[in-house]
Amino acid sequence: MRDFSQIREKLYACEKALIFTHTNMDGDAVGSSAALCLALRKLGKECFILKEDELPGYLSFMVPEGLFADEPPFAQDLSIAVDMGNDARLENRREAFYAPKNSVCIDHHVPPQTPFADARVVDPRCCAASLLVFELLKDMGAEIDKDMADLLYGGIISDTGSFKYDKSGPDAHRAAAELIELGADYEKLSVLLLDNRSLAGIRLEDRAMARAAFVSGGKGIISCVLLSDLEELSARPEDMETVIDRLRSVESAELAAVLKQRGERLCKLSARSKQSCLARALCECFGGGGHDKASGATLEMDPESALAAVSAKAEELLSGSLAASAGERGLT
Ligand SMILES: [Mn+2]
Repeated sequence: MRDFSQIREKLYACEKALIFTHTNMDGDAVGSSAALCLALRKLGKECFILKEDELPGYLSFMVPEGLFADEPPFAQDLSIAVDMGNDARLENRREAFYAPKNSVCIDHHVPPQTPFADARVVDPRCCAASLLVFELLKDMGAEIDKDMADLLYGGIISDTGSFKYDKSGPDAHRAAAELIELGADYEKLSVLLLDNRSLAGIRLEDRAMARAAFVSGGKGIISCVLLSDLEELSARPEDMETVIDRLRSVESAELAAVLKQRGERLCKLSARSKQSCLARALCECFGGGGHDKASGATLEMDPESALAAVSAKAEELLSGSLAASAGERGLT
């Protein structure tokens, strides 16, 4: 069992808490932060999630009204970071996060060299922050109602790709079973979170696939999605998020990467790898990070330059890792 004692004490002691999660929210960010917010309110605490950007439309069904705030609604005595291991991801909420004396961090990303928050439960082997929040709530003896079970189950299937990825082990499956017993509507959540695409979004994906190029003889695959694509296809920015899953599914590709244009000279990089930690290695070359096999970074470059830079790094990393694994097998 993980040791939640320090976090538990701080949560019991607080009266007003603000929760922070990463920008560009996904199912796990929303599931973990909203479930914790509901649980703390049930314990009689005042609690909100301070958001930096808007909730993507496809996630709005998950969240009960009135949990998110644009500005701190009070001077909180505890800041809680969930599904966010690096305080750089606080962006414009930095001052608000560090305003109170006490802070905690509950996360499953690879931690940065200088961890943040006074009390932490950080486990990069854990599949989802929602699983950590579930364990924390059980540890606290909190009552987990159907809304919270839905949120936590939704968070787990989002981050595991419905139990497909490498960290979806027995603990994830056991938690899923318990959450279903607590009322999680697994069928509805699977459909709405994983099989609920707009036609424009699928066309956007097709365009990115048509543009995809191999590097390192097919060991890597890279593409981009442009703002002009969104406009021409009437797609939404959130439609860019599934392109990486399709690239990842290409059979020869150990490493997949996509550049999502956000501004004239601003691109977000998402990377995935299947066996190695190359996704994180690639993103760290550009100042980003995340998980070994699923990482991200921000590049202040136009899409063409970003594509060239990322392709060159991917090529380098793939030839390096191939040489290293050949070396391990005694082939060099
Ligand atoms: Mn997560």
